[in-house]
Amino acid sequence: MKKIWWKESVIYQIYPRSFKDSNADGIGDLRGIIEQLDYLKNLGVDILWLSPVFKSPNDDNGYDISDYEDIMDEFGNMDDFDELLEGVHQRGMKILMDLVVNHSSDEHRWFQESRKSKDNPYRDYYHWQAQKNNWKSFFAGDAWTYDEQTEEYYLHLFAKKQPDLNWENPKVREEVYSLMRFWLDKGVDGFRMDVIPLISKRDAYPDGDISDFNKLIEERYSNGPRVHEYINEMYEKVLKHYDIMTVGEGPGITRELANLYVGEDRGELNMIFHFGHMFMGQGEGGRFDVVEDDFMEFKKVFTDWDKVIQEGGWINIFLDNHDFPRMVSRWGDDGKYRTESAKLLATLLLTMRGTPCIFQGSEIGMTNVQFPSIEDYRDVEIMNFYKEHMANGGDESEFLQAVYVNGRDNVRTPIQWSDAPNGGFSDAAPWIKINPNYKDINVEQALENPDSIFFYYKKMLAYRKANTTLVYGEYKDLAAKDEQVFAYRRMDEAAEFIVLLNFSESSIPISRYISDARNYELEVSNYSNHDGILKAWEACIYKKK
Ligand code: TEU
Ligand code: CA
Repeated sequence: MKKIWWKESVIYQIYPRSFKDSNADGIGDLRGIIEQLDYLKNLGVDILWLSPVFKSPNDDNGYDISDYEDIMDEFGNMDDFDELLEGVHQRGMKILMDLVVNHSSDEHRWFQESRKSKDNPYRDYYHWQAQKNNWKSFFAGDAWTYDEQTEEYYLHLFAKKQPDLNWENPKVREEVYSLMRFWLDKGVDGFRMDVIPLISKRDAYPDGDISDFNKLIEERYSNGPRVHEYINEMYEKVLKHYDIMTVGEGPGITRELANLYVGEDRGELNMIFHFGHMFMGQGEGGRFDVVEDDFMEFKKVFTDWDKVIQEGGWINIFLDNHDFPRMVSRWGDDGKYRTESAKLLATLLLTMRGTPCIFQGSEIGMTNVQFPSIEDYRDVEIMNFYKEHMANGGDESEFLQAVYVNGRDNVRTPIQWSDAPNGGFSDAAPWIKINPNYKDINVEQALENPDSIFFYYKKMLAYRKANTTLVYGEYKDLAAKDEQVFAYRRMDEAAEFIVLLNFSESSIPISRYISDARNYELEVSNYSNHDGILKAWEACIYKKK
């Protein structure tokens, strides 16, 4: 297996809007990130993935881009970006930009031109049809919107203000390659590619089974006929000419198809964020059709997807991001055992095979939020589905319950830096309310407590770096049928580790997983006292002597 820096690194995702506000307008910005670079260096992460910072009307908080080669007004300007990039590199870290080229904003000049007339030179930059099919948007409603001016429908798999770019058009592809070079020539270290498997649309836009949204993604939106041709062309024309890394966001990519995107000799992408575990919580009705997560399925996803690496590819390891609920609330216990379970999940993230990604705030165990009113929410996805739910005679409190479990704003509340007003995030009212628990959960308090979740992450990040067996070593589930403990082995010629993660409050004998304990040394745990019993939410790493 090829050993390389982007396999040995750990990514930290920054959602700039909620990270730190430096100019008291209630919105996070680039200077706010610059202020915290030493904090991130101290934590020990290697690569900063910035959610989109390009010009945008922020209908989908930057995932609707109106100018790919300029900085969003709310976040600052290009000088700020250049200073941020230099500061990151000076500290030996790298920056990943968020490339959103499946769609642009409808305020992009390309779309403004495209909608003017059927014979406009930009008409074929987007998907226009005289009739719409039955496709549904990820954000509720139809995936087609009628445009009066030219009496045709345009495609938007996401919000109306996010028209899909037409990758069939070689001019569109060349525009994308050109904007990628613009950033790579500035010295950025790679791209996370938003919904990249969606860029190739199936000929004649065939109707799909709209009763099951996950199926609709796989069968109609993702893995289209020319997707590999396009990504390979991008590789040949841009990617292979730089020492960078690429991460595909892969909704709809199945385990079987994964190595078509990330196989070492494919000339496409380095790795993907897969959704095997992430979509587990949503039923056929999509995001707000809440389904209980299943622990056995959760473990099986990790075991299945490790095969992608066995077959020569590479994947990310993540438990949340800006689109999913907070990891400690979803997979752990954000009440009585918040600290123990946050540390247990950090142990999973940082002992699995793949490139881990930590979402901002996880390092202090930030939790989901429950705002009392729908007016407190900001996410276009929440608001669109809320309107649809109410228009269908739905009950508001029932919808709010689904938002509390699966809503994206759970993870987008401002980072809690201190117990000062607004959690030290801003001197103004933030664009979205701070989580009321900021007085008990904040960075300042974490840095004063050597036993905090922050220092556990710091320790685990250093431990992973010191033990590359945890990066490259083979993975094997040791107790696939166990309904409370996730027990697995990591091993290569250098070392052997056994990781035990007790996802329950039960006390469980370690001898159930390690019969010859005298041959193993307990090297890491989220508890300070040990008696051969796994306590509630206890995580242990044993290393063979
Ligand atoms: O998300 C697309 C995606 O498929 C999942 O993250 C999820 O299905 C989505 O949040 C809708 O439920 C990417 C970005 O991560 C997300 O923030 C954007 O809203 C979306 O694409 C459109 O750019
Ligand atoms: Ca600001």
